[in-house]
Amino acid sequence: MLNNLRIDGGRLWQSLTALARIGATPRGGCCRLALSDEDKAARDLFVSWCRRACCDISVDRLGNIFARRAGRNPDLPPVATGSHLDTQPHGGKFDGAYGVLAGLEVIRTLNDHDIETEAPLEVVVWTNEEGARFAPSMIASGVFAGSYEEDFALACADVDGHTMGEELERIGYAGSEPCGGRIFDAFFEAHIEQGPILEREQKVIGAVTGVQGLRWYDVSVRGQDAHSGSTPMPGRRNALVGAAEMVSAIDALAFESAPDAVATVGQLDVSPNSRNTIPGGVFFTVDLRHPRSEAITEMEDRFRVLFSLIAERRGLESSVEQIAHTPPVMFDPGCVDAVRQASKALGYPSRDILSGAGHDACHLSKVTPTGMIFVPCAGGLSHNEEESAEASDLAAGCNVLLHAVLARAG
Ligand code: HGY
Ligand code: MN
Ligand code: MN
Repeated sequence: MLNNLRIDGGRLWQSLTALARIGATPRGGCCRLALSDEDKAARDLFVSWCRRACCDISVDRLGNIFARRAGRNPDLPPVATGSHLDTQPHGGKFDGAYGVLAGLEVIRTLNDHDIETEAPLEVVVWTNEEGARFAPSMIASGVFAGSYEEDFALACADVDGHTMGEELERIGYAGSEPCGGRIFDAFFEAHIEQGPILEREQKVIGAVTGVQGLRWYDVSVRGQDAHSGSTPMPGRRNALVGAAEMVSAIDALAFESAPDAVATVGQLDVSPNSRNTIPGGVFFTVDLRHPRSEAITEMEDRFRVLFSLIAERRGLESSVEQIAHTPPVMFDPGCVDAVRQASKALGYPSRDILSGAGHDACHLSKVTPTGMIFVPCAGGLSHNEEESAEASDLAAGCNVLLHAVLARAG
């Protein structure tokens, strides 16, 4: 009987569409920066849906939300699933939201059929996965897994100096429960692939074997503010020209280590940012990733040397500070196989796949057996307002989640 159990794909799509209205952007995307009013509204909507699905809600000090569906044996550790509700500034409708609502759809389906599991289930919303407003990314799942201290995370501030702690209070999600220490039987995260492989190979499910390593750096370049009209070209200490050379240098470095290396300068601030003052200061970020840690270390060593040579040649000072380091992760073989088996039993073409993007599951894998389920997204595009996915693929991934969770929860 259970083998024929399927989720309600229409209801899942409806919920995704309703959630996407929160923080909707004119070009069809979503902007729900962590702990913003839009994030609060999305959290409130999710909590109201979970309450209607007879879940108990608890919130920890980092604002992580745990929606718990009782099992026959309350003493068993819950089988958990979930993802994040915060988005990039030009985010899409599915990154994060899909994993949260797929978890809720599993609960709604079990409720529809009066199915009681042996172990409880929990659907989790992890705070600030994206790291767009507060860096580093995946910080609340990181605290939960012991990768970061609670106080460090609560003190992280956005560009306006608002800290995560203040914003959690402001939106009413500063829970009383300590962050971490909850024991899960396993954690599964459903997510769009955010890459082109599944679509290109016409696979519906990716059994995610692991996630590549990630390091984030803050770079400051200091020269000298000066008059754009009266300062001769020779001898200028133009921080922006130096930074521009560094940005091209790190891009070239990633191409040299292709195809596995990726490097991105996503944020660059110029000071004083006035058209007739030679910029004396630049701040920019570096996002460096590769499946092998030693390859990232090698690229880091090389770009640090390159940056100091560029700075020296231009009479500038530069500093590089590593602010995040998520080593490559291999997921629990049992969880990965549960995803493979469920896909096979459901008849979905699937393949093993390594994740290029980071996920809360990376930190969770340190404290509990963890697996991920990928579904295709159009053109592999994500962190873009045009992010899109097929309702049938989203439903397929949710069916795999349902059966992988049931296999563990008994
Ligand atoms: O950066 C990442 O990989 C994730 O989307 N936050
Ligand atoms: Mn995500
Ligand atoms: Mn993302």
